[in-house]
Amino acid sequence: MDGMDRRGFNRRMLLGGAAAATSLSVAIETVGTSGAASAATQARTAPAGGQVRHIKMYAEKLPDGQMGYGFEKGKASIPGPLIELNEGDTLHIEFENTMDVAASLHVHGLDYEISSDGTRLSRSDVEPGGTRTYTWRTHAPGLRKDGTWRAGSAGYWHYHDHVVGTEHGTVGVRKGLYGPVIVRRKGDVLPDKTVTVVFNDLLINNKPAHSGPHFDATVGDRVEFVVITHGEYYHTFHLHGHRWADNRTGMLTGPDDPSQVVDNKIVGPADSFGFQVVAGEGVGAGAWMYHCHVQSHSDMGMVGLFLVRRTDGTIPGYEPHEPHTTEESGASHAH
Ligand SMILES: [Cu+2]
Repeated sequence: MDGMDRRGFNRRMLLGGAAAATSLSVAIETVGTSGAASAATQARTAPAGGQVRHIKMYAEKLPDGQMGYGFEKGKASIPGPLIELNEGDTLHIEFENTMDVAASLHVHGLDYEISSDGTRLSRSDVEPGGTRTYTWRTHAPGLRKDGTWRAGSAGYWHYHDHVVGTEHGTVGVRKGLYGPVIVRRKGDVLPDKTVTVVFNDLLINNKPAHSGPHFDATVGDRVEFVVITHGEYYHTFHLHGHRWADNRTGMLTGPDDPSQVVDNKIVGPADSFGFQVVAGEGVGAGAWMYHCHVQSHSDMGMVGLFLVRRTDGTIPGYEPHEPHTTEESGASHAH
């Protein structure tokens, strides 16, 4: 940049008003000054929607008796794979039930006709071995003809079974038939990676208590968390060393955004929310805990680790109790 570093460049842009002094530029300027993170380039943002996409989804029994959704046969996971859309997109999901009990796909937050409701009541469940196409639509916000404001579809949502065990899919959900959905608005900041945390009764992502899941990142990575709750209890999601804004995106839009900044949020069954953090921003690498903050729940093992590594891969002060594999749900996106 002709002898001028990025920081100086941004500062001059702001002072001279040569370019739009967006809140994002302010954020980058601040980060650069404190040297807390490596947000050296402008964050990538979501495009406008409007695409029509087709994917396949399978419901499968897993070897340990649990159940999962997957994009490919034999690849089911708990949680199910992340489905990402942009406002205006339409998604046709060819759903195949490979199990020996009826199952379905029911989504929160999106637009669907009653034939894609995924309930027995609407006869949109799928018998063993059967196939059905569910169609999910999304829309941008806008003014209704009557002058009132219609919300857009953007948000952190989720899908789940509504049939296995009971009319509400209670057994299906308990056994792992759930997954994350993100609908983005044009201009939303895109993360480097997305991880999903599902509080399901007293387990996280149906893993045995006290065993994670752990999520891996490097200092400076923009990591997005999707947090979903299922089951019988209320929980409080708490992340050590990082904070977020309690609003749609989990990010402040500028210095005057009145959203409360939190590091702990109360959730109950079928709630979902999400946010992004810059890993280790202002605090550095470390094995940062996340857990339910209902004390008896954390004691019973509703705990995992956000493993933030230095650029050389090390984590200061962290000695794993036992060998484990880190995981990240959302490795496979529906793009
Ligand atoms: Cu809890």
